Amino acid sequence: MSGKPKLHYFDGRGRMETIRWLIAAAGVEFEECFLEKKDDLIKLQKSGSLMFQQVPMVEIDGMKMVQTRAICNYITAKHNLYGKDLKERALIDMYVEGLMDLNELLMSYPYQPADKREQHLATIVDKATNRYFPVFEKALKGHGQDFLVGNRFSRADVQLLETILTTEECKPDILDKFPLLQSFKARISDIPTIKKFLQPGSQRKPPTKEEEAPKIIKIFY
Ligand code: IBG
Repeated sequence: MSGKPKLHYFDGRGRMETIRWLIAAAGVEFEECFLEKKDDLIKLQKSGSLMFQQVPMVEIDGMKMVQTRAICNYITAKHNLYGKDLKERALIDMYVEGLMDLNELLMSYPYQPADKREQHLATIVDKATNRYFPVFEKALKGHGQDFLVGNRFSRADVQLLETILTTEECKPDILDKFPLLQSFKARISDIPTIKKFLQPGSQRKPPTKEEEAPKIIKIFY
């Protein structure tokens, strides 16, 4: 066994992408096993490797972990990306849960039917602009530090950058009214592990194209 975490999912973002970001930010190499068709999922289900018959599944440290949040929490704790004490962890969790709520909207965007896409995009832009991004702009302004929590790099920084970049793919000028998020984006993108993940050829996945959605949906439904 290589000792590298092995990620089981389809070859696209979906629920695995944040896991990829966190492992990469921690500077850990990982392998991927892609589900190409429904049969691949069925095989994995029949093997007894999936606690709830679902992916993402990550083989790590002798475990077959499922449930996105549990996997993210484990990687975060293992690689000291969870702040210095329980209160910092609580704040990181609050930030991250908010980001995951916005991310749910972003994740489901490519799978929207044609007649719902415009409205869905408007909801993303509204929620990012008026609910989520102001919280992070205010936090950075309030403490004047480089990182969101406790003046040190944490999963909140990783997940905020991931969400900013994904939102910009939908609306390139989304940060226009958020100067501190603009400098945050540049700063965190320059952290060596992240810089590497952002380079072409990395295991970061491209945005899911509308026309790819039916093939992906077929694997799971
Ligand atoms: N709570 C679980 C988690 O967070 O890990 C949910 C996992 C989940 O919904 N997995 C789906 C699955 O395995 C694939 S991701 N379904 C098979 C089954 O039998 O339930 C679904 C997804 C897609 C695109 I496709 C965007 C987001 C999610």
